Amino acid sequence: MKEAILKFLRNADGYLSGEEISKSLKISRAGIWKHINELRRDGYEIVAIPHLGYSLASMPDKLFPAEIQNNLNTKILGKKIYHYEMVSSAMDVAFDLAIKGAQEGAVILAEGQQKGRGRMGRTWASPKGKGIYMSIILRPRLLPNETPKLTLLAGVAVSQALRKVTGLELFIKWPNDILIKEKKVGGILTELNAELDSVKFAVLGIGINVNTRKTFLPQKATSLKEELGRNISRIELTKQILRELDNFYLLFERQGFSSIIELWRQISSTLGKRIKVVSQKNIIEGVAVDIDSQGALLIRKDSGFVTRVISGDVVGIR
Ligand code: BT5
Repeated sequence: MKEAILKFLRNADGYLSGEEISKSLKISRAGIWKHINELRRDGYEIVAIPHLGYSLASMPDKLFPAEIQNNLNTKILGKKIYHYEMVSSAMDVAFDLAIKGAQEGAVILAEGQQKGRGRMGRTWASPKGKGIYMSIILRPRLLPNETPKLTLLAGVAVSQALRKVTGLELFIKWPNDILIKEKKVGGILTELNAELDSVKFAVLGIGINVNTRKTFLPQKATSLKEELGRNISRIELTKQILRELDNFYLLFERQGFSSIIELWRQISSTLGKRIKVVSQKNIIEGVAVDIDSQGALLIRKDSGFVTRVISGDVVGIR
């Protein structure tokens, strides 16, 4: 009911009388008042004038499901959205929900994370109310060793969304970093619940520094606000990321990975460069020549031999 009243207020041209809401939603005046107060507690500024009615003056800067779903127009993602003020990690919440049967495309949004994580046990700085910390449940028909494709797909989708909303030039550093001028503005984390030969579900984690000040971020990190000098609407950006992801995920299901690879190549800051890839097992040095059909990085070593790398951190060499 709260959401229904909000929808009315959002679409109203001027003041909306209590009588109109009451008639349309079949709810008492006292009921309306109760929900209006709940919305106010959520941070919506609602003006009430006797004999005129209610009007929405301003909205909170929160990633509430009703805000994200308003004109979202996606096919799979975001039909169900869970919103939290503070979580340990949105990845853990997503895993719990997926195990309990949450549907494909369910989205978990947190205003802040106490233990945001990156790959290999690293941390992800997640100051409250400033960034986007989002985990998405997917149930793709993929083998476990094919799932690096999801990370690359998400990289393309997130970069496109960020470019569209900010106009900034962004690059992807293989496999999961979103960069602006070599500084990290976002990261992607794909985690699986899988058996040897099948993926039960995947959780795609996306972290973006939106209005975060540099002082709250590690060195070599930046935020959209630091680069643009102004605030960006986290709501609009979250919506655009979901739209792009929805689009690319459908394209991937219908036409396979090759269309995504081509886009990834265009946004990559890794290909053509002399690099080192540092993994838990070893360090490989050479020129990054391409990614293959599985999303692995191909590196030509000085011996001329081309090696295939499936995970690790890329370090540029000048
Ligand atoms: C990543 O890992 O880049 C994946 C980040 C995924 C975060 C999302 S937020 C929603 C969901 N819930 C989670 O708990 N995680 C996901 P990796 O490539 O391992 O990079 C981690 C490294 O990036 C750290 O070791 C730091 O050096 C750096 N870093 C940490 N926080 C950062 C931030 N906010 N911005 C830029 N760099 C950061």
